[in-house]
Amino acid sequence: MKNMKIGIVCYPTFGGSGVLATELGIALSDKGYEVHFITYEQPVRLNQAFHPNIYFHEVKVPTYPLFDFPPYETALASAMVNVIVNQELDILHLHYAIPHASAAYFARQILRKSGRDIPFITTLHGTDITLVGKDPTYEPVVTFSINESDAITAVSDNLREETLRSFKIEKEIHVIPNFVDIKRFHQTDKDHFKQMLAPDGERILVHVSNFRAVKRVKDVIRIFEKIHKEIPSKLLMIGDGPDRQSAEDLARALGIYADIRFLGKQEQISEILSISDLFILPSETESFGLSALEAMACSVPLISSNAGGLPEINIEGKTGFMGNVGDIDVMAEKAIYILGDDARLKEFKKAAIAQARHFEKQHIIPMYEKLYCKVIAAYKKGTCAFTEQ
Ligand code: GMT
Repeated sequence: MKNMKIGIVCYPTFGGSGVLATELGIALSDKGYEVHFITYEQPVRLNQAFHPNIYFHEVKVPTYPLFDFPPYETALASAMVNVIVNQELDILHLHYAIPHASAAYFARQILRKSGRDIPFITTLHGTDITLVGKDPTYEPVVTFSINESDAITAVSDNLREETLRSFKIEKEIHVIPNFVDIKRFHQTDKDHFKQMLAPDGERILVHVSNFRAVKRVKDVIRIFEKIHKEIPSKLLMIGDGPDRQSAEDLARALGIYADIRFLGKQEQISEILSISDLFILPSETESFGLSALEAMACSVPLISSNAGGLPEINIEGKTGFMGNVGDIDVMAEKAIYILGDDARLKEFKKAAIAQARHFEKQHIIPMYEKLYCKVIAAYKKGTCAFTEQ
């Protein structure tokens, strides 16, 4: 379907689901589709360039003294109705089930009253299933609205299995992994930055996340302390969130603060990754690990936990190593092994970029296009004649 109009609903923040949804919208618009983002702020990665086929519809949530909790879901459902009708969308793609899938269900009930209707697809990203969605506070609505979706996707085999274990899902779950745009994420020559951050040729380690408990940022600091004892090194901590303060406190208490830079939220991630030697991601759960994939695309090997979908991207002994959640000794020991020898580090870097190429956007975007085509065709009781461009 050539002139497809696609609505994308996501969180606009630095979190992986919002970043992935934005990258998908950009990639689809580059292919000539019209993309409409419906969210409460402009998605972070959208402000890096102008895209003529992308429209942004801001969901406004008016406050009122009665509202301790302004009803975002209601405002979102109304925004969906307006955009679907006025922009004549063909399909709605929801990223992160809560509350997007239930708002879409609500919007559809409203549209059906006036004889209009479009299909919606829900992409499960991780914590909407592994942490938040399972909570009894949300579970009935999550199960219902996922099942009401015309198609469901999950970002890894592990997340698919976890969803089937935790919820009573009545439909097929298609696995469509995260992807990376290697034209934007690749190693570039940023030696002048490296000189500034590691003037004596120290190894540079990096962690990127939203500093939530699930990321175990204090493990990053503890792993670094062990590496730092053996190998001259610096650590770059990118991002911000609830655990940043305690991670900074721990770094001070361990006497390694001077060799760590907490840089906060950054937009030019690929420039930082370009000067990095090793990415550390010791997460408690991680459905895929988009930040790790972007690091690998910049030729950075990975030390990670073996949680969730991480074994689907981190090839043990090739692109990096994995340890059990919390096993900082193993993760530090393996990091020292990789960083301790120039030739070995080079091999790991080569394997990292080779692995990232399997997840390049041109392999993954057609999976979404094909699914849109099939879902729309089924809705209109027609056939899908999707051909890859
Ligand atoms: O963990 C984050 O950074 C945020 C979270 C989100 O939903 O915004 O990311 C999830 O979605 C990403 C994109 O699909 C995945 O790559 C991350 O692994 C996943 N995070 C977790 O499962 C903890």
